[in-house]
Amino acid sequence: MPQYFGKLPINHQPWTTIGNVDAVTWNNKTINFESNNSRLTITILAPNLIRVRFAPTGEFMPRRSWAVTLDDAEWTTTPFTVRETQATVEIETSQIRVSVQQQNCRITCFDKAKRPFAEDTETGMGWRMGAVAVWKQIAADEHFYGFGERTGFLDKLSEVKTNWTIDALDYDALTDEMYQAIPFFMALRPEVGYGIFFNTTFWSQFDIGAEQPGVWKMETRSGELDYYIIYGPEPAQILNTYTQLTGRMPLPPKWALGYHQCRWSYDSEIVVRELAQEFRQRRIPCDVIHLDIDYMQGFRVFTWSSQRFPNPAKLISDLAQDGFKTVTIIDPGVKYEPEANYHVFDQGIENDYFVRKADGELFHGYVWPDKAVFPDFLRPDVSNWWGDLHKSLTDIGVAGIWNDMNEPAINDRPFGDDGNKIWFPLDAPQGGGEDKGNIPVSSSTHIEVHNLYGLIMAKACYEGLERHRNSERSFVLTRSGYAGVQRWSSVWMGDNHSLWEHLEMSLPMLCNMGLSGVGFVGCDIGGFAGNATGELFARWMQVGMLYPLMRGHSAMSTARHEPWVFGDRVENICREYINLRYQLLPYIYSLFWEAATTGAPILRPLLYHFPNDPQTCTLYDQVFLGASLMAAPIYRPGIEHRSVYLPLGTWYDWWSGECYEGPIHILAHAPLERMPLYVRSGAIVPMQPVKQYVDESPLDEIRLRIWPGNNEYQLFEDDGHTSKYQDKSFALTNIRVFTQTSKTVVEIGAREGKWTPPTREAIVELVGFGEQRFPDDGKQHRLEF
Ligand code: MIG
Repeated sequence: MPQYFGKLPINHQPWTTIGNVDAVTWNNKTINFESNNSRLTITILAPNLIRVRFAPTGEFMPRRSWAVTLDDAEWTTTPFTVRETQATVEIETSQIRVSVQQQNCRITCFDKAKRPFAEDTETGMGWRMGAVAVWKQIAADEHFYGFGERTGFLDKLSEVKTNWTIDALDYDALTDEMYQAIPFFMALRPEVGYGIFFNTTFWSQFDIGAEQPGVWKMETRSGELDYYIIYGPEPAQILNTYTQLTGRMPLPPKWALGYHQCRWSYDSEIVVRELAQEFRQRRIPCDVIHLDIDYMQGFRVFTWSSQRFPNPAKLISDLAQDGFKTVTIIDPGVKYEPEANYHVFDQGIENDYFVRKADGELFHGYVWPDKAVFPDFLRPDVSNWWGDLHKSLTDIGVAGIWNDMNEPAINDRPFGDDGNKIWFPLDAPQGGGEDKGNIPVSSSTHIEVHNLYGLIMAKACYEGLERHRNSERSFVLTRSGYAGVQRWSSVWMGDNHSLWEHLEMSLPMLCNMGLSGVGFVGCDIGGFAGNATGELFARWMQVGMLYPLMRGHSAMSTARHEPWVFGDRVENICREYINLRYQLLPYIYSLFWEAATTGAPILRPLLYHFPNDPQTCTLYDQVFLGASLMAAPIYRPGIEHRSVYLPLGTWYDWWSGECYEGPIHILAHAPLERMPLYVRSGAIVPMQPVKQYVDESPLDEIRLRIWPGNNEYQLFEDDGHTSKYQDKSFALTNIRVFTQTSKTVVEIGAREGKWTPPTREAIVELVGFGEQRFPDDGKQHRLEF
């Protein structure tokens, strides 16, 4: 077998397509089609979820499913009917009908109004040496979202999206492969919407009408076609089912929702202490300080530089005293260092934990510690070992871990020596020894599991933290991942630039991550590479306030990017918007709960709530933070006005209280101090006083800001840091607002859950109700709940 470094073999042979149906049989879950020597199965997993598998050889491979949480047999049986006609086989559930043509096995789905979706073209399914594909029609007015981590704007119509994880540094709008590979998308048109999860970890690619307008295609370099069709019709339903399939995020510790400060690097204890002091002295809230690679001794993972960080335990505990959590970076590359008493290398060699080439020789490449070897995380013994290595960090108080370079990003020569990016040889054996659901899983080769390297590393890390942090919830941040990464880690969008274009692009990038099931995401505020101006930084902090993960970061040899380096005006803006983030924490935290229980994104494009409004399909520069707040940020220099689209309904300006009737386009005035922000009618927004860090003091006041309208809302609260919420130790308060003849009624329902919040003052504040307010104390009303 040839050694492929960095390049996949290209295949230009013609496609063979599937023939007619020879025989159909079914049981209570799966409909089985024989066609010549090939085999097609359609499995009904839920009324809106089917799995399609097609094996040209007639033999399905024993499938390991890395992303899918439930095997087919584990889904509760869904009733369906099968009807055979001359021309088709019709399979019907309570939500959709799937029609398979007798003549050529073409699959078309229909909703209850008989509107087709996910419809195979005449070609349908095809294969050639080492590849399988399916072609489907793009309906008029159809738009495409999700695809995991992607540059550019929201809608991916007419683009090609490849799923192959790489170090995508210097990315721009034209970049294809990214750090993450999430082979999932949703196709939406008014009234109709469906999602596709392409269940392959091999190289795969979506072509959304690029090769052939009106046709989308997906291909994978593997021997079998395996995909799920998820009917919506709305994005919320698609995501709910998709995250049932690939899992949802666990609730992160509440401190992880605060502001994070990072730089490559705060490279000594002195610098870190100064940084922490600046935040507290300047009264700029901050919860987390990240330590980049320079805290280590010569980039050796799980070590500390004895010179620059002589007493990390003391540093971390002093920081903790002051309300800061410490997160340290961990890369996968382990310094190749025989006979040097480097425990990580020695243990890995002793137990044969590192990736080897097909010929058995140890694989090495070059990363930060120079010559390095790489753990094979796919092996459970390796993953356990790696997870346990984190104990040396958690024991001294490290609260979370940041995983970088895990695509994996490797050079063939020492850094600074003009090398090429490589990854493991595609035929390098990986994994093995796993026993998932009592099925022994044999080992694989890198060509199948390349896309999983980052995901499995993050999983190993998460599981290690869970084992060693005494039921404290874990915070993991990863650069690379695959579908389902949300179950173990948050994700940031890698090395962006200090450019207005990258500020602009951050919104659609994060929205598409959210539409791919990954809600806890962020971009480096201020831009990683390059030097922000004060104006760019101020605007970026306003937008960053909306990021589910709010982290400022900047690269080595760029100008400093902390909130105070650009002078008073910018500092004041940063403080105001970080303060706002902390005031909104009860609202944002409830959104995380929603994401953890339903898969809903935290940051949402407008189409998420208005999928039938054609104005929203390509609108990428306005976003919802949850269902009630909608921001229309400024992302251009010198701009103080922008057009804002307000969809159907009543809207209020967050700042001025001005009221608008949508649908309407308005011109917002936005001097540097203002990010245009709007509230939907009936909004219930719980807020708290500013804190310098999340757990600074018990919450002594909660304020419900309520705008006129009809709405129901669930406020989620708990202790914020243990896993007891999994045992119903939380408080869910149902709040309702509605209009009754001439008055507005606010109803605070019974609390669900076993956790009792501390005594605090609860204030209901009515906003936008005009002059007439509460009879007792005017605009506000105090109560207990
Ligand atoms: O080769 O650890 O994306 O956030 O600061 C660069 C140093 C390695 C890339 C990450 C970036 C991090 C940097 N890393």
